[in-house]
Amino acid sequence: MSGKLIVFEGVEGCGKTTQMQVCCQWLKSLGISVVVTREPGGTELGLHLRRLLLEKSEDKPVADVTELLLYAADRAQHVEQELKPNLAAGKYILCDRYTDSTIAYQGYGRGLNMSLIEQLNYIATAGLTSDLTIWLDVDVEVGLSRKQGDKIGLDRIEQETIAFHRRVQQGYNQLAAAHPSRIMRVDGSLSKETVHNVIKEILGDRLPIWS
Ligand code: T5A
Repeated sequence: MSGKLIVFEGVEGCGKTTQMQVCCQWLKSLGISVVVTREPGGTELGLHLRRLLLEKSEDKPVADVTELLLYAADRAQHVEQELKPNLAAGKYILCDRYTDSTIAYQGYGRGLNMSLIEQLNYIATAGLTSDLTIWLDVDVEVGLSRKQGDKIGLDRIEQETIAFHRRVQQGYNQLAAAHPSRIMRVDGSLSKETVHNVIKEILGDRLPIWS
């Protein structure tokens, strides 16, 4: 595979979507062929799974293990249908969330067994890891207040308790400490323009090595 997989991660409202859009434009301006995708929902099947995962159901809560398996199913389809072919075609993929989200949300957030999650991540990805993960680090309260400001209503996971979101944040801290060369922390509380400039610097260091 000759392309690159660049993943954006972080808590709710950390600014991934915003940064991926400007990063995509910037990479294209350099003549790089870019694909933007996301999990869950990067395939047609995944869009159905995304709806099942994120819609709020008052009377029939989704069991934690069911949630884990649905994210894994979404990922398995995404890797086969989108990631592998685009990497093989030499594309740069900007992906909104990947395996670290499952470790942070289902592992740290839900408290599910970490070794089970790692096995499922491996099965779903066949070992495909990101070349670079940009972790946009913002306080949970800042991210959630941005989402509330969007006025489109919070989804099932965004409506979780502050304690849940703090555990997710803790998960990202631990992941970044464990994988310092793969996961780059960026202060997501800075202005959109400043965050973009920091990401450009990080990618600017990698591009000559990758090309
Ligand atoms: N999930 C996902 C799991 O539990 N396990 C998994 O394995 C996976 C893959 C996905 C949900 O699924 C969970 C995690 C999530 O809960 P989603 O809708 O894709 O759902 O939710 P998010 O990934 O959180 O994406 P969001 O769209 O909610 O947030 P973003 O993309 O991080 O933030 P963005 O760019 O949309 O910005 C939010 C608001 O903040 C403003 C923007 O203008 C926007 O209004 N903003 C800033 N404001 C000030 N300063 C900045 N620097 C700003 N950057 C953005």
